[in-house]
Amino acid sequence: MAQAKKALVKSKKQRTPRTVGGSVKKSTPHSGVRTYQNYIGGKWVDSNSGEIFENINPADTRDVVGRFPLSTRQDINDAVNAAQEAFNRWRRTPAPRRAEILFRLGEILIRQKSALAADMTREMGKVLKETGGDVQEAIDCTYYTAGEGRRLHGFTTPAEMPDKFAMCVRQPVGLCGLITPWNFPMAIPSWKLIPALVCGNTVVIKPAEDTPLSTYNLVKACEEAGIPPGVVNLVTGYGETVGAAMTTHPALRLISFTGSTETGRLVASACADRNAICSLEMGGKNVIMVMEDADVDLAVEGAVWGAFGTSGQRCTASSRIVVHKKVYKQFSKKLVERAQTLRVGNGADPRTDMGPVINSEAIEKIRGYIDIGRHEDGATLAHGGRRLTKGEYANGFFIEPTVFTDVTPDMRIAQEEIFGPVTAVIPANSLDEAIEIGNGVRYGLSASIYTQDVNRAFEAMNEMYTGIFYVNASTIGAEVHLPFGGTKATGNGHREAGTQVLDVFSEWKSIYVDYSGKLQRAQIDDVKI
Ligand code: UN1
Repeated sequence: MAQAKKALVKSKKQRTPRTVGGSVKKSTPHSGVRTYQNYIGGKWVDSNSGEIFENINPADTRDVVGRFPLSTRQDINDAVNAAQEAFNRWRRTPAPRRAEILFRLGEILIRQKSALAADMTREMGKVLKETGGDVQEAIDCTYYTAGEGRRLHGFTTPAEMPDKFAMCVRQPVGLCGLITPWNFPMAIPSWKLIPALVCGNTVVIKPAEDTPLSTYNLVKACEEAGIPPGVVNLVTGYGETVGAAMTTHPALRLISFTGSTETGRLVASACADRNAICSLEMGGKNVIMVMEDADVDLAVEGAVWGAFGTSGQRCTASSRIVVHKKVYKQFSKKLVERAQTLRVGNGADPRTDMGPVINSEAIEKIRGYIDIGRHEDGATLAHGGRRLTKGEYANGFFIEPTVFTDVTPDMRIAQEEIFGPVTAVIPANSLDEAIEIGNGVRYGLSASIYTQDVNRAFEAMNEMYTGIFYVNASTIGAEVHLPFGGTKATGNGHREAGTQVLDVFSEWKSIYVDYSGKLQRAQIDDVKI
């Protein structure tokens, strides 16, 4: 146990013998590497611990992106106090005024887009086109959700008695804790932060320890946009300490978490203990179904993008491809040929198609599943499967795009979330069987079908029990003005994005105004019209 605890204070990217020395250091200035601070009550401050952790480039672990505060429960207490102090003023600020500040934030992000993308590629690994997309998603979310400042619609409805008026309005939840993942280091924080703010909440945000810089950049932009002190507070550190301090803090009325299903369960039970609201976005095992009448080349392109974009590290990744037996051989051959053409490398190099995975733990987990696929499950390893370690790959977390064929639906590689560039091709005899396989996992985030037959497209659309569905497109690429989230073990019934996210970050208040001047009793049977 002591051993395990010790491991917790190491940077995840550094849980490998080949990386730079001890990761937990006293925050002394260091040549060339910048030391960042927490943002609490409008001030940039060190952690109470005086310790820092290193943010390492997963494409080259010799490159230290920055040093960030290794924060403690005390830092969270300070941040929550600051959020509490700012709350009344912010919630009383008219929503259109709050939104004006958010529109300014959007402008700043547009102006800084390429620099933000470069920072993100350096700390997270995905290629520049994709990190540009990540920043764009944050911009889209900011503009779309800021527009809600002039809507935030409630409703009116007839009252059951005369001279009585009934309406329903939104009010902020209060203080919100946001715990965000490393795979979309700016988009996902923005999905939570912007709706929280437009609804009038104040927040404490903890970014994943692997990618604190992008959230730092987002919070810095909030400061520049003029968001008042205490409304947004940033605390960096590890889930086991800072995250746990947030989920158990009595004043954080809501925790919004995106990450693994396992951690989500811990977050949910901590919240349940104190009756806090909890919104979870977790794992996926998303399926592309390719029918015999599909445009096979198009389906292959969709599969490559869905399986290997972001090195398969999206919760929407196409980790299963169920293919009708009539086109199974043709599809599998083309998929392997196409996977062979992908250039793996540093995401900062414009020639790169697929960057590294996030850290050494991810390497171990993905390789573990590749072994399971080959030996335990007995599927055919049709392409990839190796870690790349030579030459340009020597100091990074690179793994080949990997295709398993002849996979059966019950195999572990067809059931469990791998979160890496590994996809499982499964043959099926019919649409019905494809749908059954598609639904036959514990997750329910995204699914897609490739077919030219509109009847089949609609049947699949109707039958798949997922939160997102695509026709003739991959399982990735959700847009911010539609609700995002999934069924079963993917979530706990909430949605991010769209206007639906407003239901997470606001509470409904039903209001009755009786202007009859007399006592009227609801549900009592003596109303005279
Ligand atoms: C995630 O992987 O957690 O739909 C989010 C998509 C992206 C968001 C993915 N817009 O693939």
